[in-house]
Amino acid sequence: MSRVDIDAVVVGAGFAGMYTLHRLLQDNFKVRSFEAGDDVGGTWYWNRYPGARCDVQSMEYSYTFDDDLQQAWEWTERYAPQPEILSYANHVADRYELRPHITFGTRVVSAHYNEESSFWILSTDGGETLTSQFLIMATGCLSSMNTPDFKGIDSFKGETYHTGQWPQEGVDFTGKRVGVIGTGSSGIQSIPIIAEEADHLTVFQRTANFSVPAHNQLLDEEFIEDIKATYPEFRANNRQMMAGFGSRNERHEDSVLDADETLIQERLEANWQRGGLGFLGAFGDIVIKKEANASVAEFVRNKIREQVVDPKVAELLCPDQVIGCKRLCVDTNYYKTFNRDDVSLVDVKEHPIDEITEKGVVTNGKEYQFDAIVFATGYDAMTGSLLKVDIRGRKGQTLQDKWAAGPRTYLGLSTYGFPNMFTISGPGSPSVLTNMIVSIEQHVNWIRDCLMYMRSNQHQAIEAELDAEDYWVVLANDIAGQTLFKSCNSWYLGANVPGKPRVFMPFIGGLPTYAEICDDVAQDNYRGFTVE
Ligand code: NA7
Repeated sequence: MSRVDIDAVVVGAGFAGMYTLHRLLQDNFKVRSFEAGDDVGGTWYWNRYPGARCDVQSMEYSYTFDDDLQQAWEWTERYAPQPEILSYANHVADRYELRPHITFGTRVVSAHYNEESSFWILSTDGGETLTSQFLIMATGCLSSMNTPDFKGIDSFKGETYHTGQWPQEGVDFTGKRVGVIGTGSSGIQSIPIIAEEADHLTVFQRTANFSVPAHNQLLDEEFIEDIKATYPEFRANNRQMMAGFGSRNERHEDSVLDADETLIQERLEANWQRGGLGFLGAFGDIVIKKEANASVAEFVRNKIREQVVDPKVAELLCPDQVIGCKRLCVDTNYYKTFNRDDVSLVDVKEHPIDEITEKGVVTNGKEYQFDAIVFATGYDAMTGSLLKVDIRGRKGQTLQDKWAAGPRTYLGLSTYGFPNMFTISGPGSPSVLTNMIVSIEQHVNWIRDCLMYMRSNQHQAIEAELDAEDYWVVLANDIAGQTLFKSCNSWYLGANVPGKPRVFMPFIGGLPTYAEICDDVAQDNYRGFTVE
């Protein structure tokens, strides 16, 4: 086979896939996208569970590349609910006429690199085979569901749901006995709403999580106008933030350890009242030094104790790990939900779930009977969706083999042995530690420039060098080692999926530094890449 059908295949039509498509079409690349869902939106297409919301504020969690778009779109709430984010994704697809280029309801099942001709041969579950010079994996970081392999899981006779693949038509829990397994962000967002509907809700908690209030509210016109009047400047300032958002938030770089108790309490209380992820910006070393972290964690534990009436339940809800090392959650009425008579909390840390039966969940010798079980058990994050595709690079090496001990990339964009393949917000890039849309745009722009460079120089193939990749893996690991992020069992580390290698996957050096490195690599004729 020596004929190449198209320039690029983009796998996925979430925010990463859509922008890649748009950007490459603008430059007249011949490009096609494949999307497993029946429509655009990616993670926001699948995650329709009650209470699903972004934890980055709506005026920031949106594309920045077109001022007309950001002026035209009207967000209604401080934190956009899933349906509004999905409407936005649809608006983007229509506005830039992306749909004709996307094959929906279709998965790319294999992608094999042909060394002789320097292109990828892809096949889909729709039976199509095609060749493409570039393969761009925009498969998302939280798109491959993790459902634990509980004994007897298929024997349950009631309804089962996973928050990451919620039915489009919604679910009515009225009058039902519901069990929710998992207290990460999806559990914390959905539990208060399911509790309102269900006859009785039982929450199975393995690890208590820290959550700060969202103080979600309708956006007022004045605020929207104020942001829109200076949107480009606001976006530019956000790009200079470590996480790509929050330039208007109050942020302090001094140490908790240098502050007296009054200042610590004042700052934390002010941030608690403001709500949101900015809470951790009260001091500069909260996720760096254990002693600094301890007083902040205790502040939140005290807030939990204030909200939860039963002291035993309150203590169970108090996390014992470092705050911030598992992703901080942002909630509406989570802890107070446990004051309801029709909500109970079951600790499955000491006594894990033994099995799922026809009737419900068994732990510690007791069977809890349900009409419905909700798995809020998270994702095989960052690598799950990449490794599900049978990707084979040079010499037929599979990506599964290459990443058997954990993902290895150069810049989180590319991996040695797999020429002409790029990952958007892949492991080794800031991705999930940042405002995803800002990181997506940075990656897509870099890839687009790279493809333009390849085209104008009539290059066939570009591949990360092994040395460059080794350097990047060590650097990313070293930086993570200077923080507290490796100290708990988070999905950042793959610790939530049994058997997954324990490697801290995102690059934690901050978006501005990372973007500067990427730009520098490009300007230096793609240093660390071999170009043919
Ligand atoms: P998370 O944050 O990975 O949460 C999954 C939850 O499911 C978490 O509480 C897990 O406990 C729990 N879990 C997983 N496996 C089991 C078993 N076997 N038994 C009991 N409990 C289990 O996923 P989310 O969907 O909530 O959030 C993902 C991200 O989406 C979030 O961080 C935001 O960025 C948006 P564990 O903590 O592993 O002990």
